[in-house]
Amino acid sequence: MTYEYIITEKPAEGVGLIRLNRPKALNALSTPLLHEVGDALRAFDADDSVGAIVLTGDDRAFAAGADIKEMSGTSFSDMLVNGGLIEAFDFSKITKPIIAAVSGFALGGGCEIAMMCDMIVASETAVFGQPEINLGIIPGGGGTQRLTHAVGKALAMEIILTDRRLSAQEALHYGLVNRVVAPEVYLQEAIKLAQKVASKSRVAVRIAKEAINKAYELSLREGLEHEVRGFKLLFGTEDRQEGMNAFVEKRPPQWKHR
Ligand code: DAK
Repeated sequence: MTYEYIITEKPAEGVGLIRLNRPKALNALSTPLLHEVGDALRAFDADDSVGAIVLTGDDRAFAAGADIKEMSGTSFSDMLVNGGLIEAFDFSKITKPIIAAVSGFALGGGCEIAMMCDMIVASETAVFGQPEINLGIIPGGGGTQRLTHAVGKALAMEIILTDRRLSAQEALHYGLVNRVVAPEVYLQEAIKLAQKVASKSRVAVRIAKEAINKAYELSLREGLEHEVRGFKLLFGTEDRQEGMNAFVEKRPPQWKHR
């Protein structure tokens, strides 16, 4: 499939890569671009040769937010009745792990999209922020919730109310990102991490991702019940038998992903 605002490739075994490709606008997230991202995510999610997905921008910007020029012409009733943008800002139906590879600006919707991913590999140049307050709005793609979960209430308040930006090192310190690496290798690192995930049993990875995400939505008791159901469910898979046989026979497992 060919796209206008993104580029997709399979750069390594088991890995699907989506590059945002509006460099002149710092990868501002226009509605058509977001629809293409959604289509590409769904296509990789359904592709048996892909076990994990990397989402990236370019060296200068992961994404500088939703497209302000597009939004400036959006009326209240458009925003109220048009659910397209809200759907586009929801990766929750994607079952395979998504890793954001972030360099440069990850602002507003760009920061929110990075936080919707399951892991973030950041370049030393990455800058995270929610500057919506400067436009007279607040985050609309999950920023007030996911950022608060990640960095805590006090810092989330400062970031969202004053447009305080986080450097890559600060983002690492506060647990927003998995690792910070040199600008020359951030994409390679993210692809390597995705390859590692893709080399595991995909049924187990899927159940694990789902269970971890439930930790944000359920009480501890409900979360523990969810986990144990997933644990038992995996005893019905061929991969569970293979994984345990391989351990006993001292050989690497041959996953069938079922
Ligand atoms: N939208 C549109 N164009 C953008 C843009 C954006 N967010 N960010 C940058 N650009 C464009 C600039 O207009 C400029 O284009 P030309 O004027 O050359 O045509 C080009 O990219 C280069 O930008 P600058 O010349 O400004 O570059 P600088 O290096 O000087 O500054 C910057 C870089 C990132 C600091 C600056 O561009 C900037 O402040 N950008 C805006 C950042 C921002 O405010 N982001 C938050 C946007 S609001 C929702 C979900 C999510 C959202 C809303 C609803 N729902 C589910 C309902 C999200 C909202 C947002 O993200």
